[in-house]
Amino acid sequence: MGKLRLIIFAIFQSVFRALYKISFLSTLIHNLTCFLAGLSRLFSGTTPLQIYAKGNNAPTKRLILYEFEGCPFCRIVRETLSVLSIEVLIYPCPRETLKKYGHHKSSRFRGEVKKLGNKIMFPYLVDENTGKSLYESKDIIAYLWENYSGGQKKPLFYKLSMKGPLLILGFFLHALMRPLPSMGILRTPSKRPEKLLELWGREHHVGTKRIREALCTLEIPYILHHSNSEPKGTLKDPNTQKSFSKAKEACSYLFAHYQDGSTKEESLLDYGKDDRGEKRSPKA
Ligand SMILES: N[C@@H](CCC(=O)N[C@@H](CS)C(=O)NCC(=O)O)C(=O)O
Repeated sequence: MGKLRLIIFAIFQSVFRALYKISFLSTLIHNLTCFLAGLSRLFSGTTPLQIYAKGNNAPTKRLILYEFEGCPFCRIVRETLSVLSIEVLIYPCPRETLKKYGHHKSSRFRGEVKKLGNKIMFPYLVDENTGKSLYESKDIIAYLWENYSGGQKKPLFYKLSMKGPLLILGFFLHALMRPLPSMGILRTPSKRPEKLLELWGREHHVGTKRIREALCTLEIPYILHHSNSEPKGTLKDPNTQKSFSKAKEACSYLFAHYQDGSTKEESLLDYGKDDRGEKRSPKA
């Protein structure tokens, strides 16, 4: 990342850190920045295609995605899953440090990706219906449209948001809006739940996003339902029989119940510090 970009990110990070300490402002700022982050992506994937209503088949076995919220390439894959209304099992793989690309030591699921695909790069999709496993967001997106769109056309705003300049601008603005480590960038040590949690919602729905970020930083695996069978932003935890429809309560519960250590408070100025002089593996 360019030095100037890192400085801008680091300034935003400090401003947000300070603002979130003012408790009566925190919900407002969360909601506003999640909304602006969605806007920066033209709310891509938020409105689903009506494909399954027209008799096309959803995948029989649930797809599996290794990803993390702070990763823009993972986001465009989730946007695609959302527009196609595909249910997915998420294994969150937030970074352990901003300093080193592809690092894994204490991460709950990064090691699995290394074992399965032989490199630590996200997103990584596993489809047991076809036996295919894929890296590379563009390949994954093309694969999803080819196999699970029923030949339908891409919606206009989805298509626009994937075009070069808008894609890059969206990546940048989104990262500015959600720059804190606990927003699904760095891992927060946690206790692993026995049963999978379940979340309903669409990609840029504000409440769903906040809950996804919490699940991600806590490395809690969950089923993400891109469907309307429950109101958007509903979280259910079968381990405790708890159910939430408000993001603030759901996030407070997740941290209170599962957090088991503190999030590393690295600055975005630390980004890539330990990668200097090394040849960074895969290029975007
Ligand atoms: N060209 C790849 C780029 C993927 C990529 O660079 N992903 C980053 C996250 S945004 C990654 O895996 N970083 C390794 C790490 O987080 O340690 C794609 O489009 O999927």
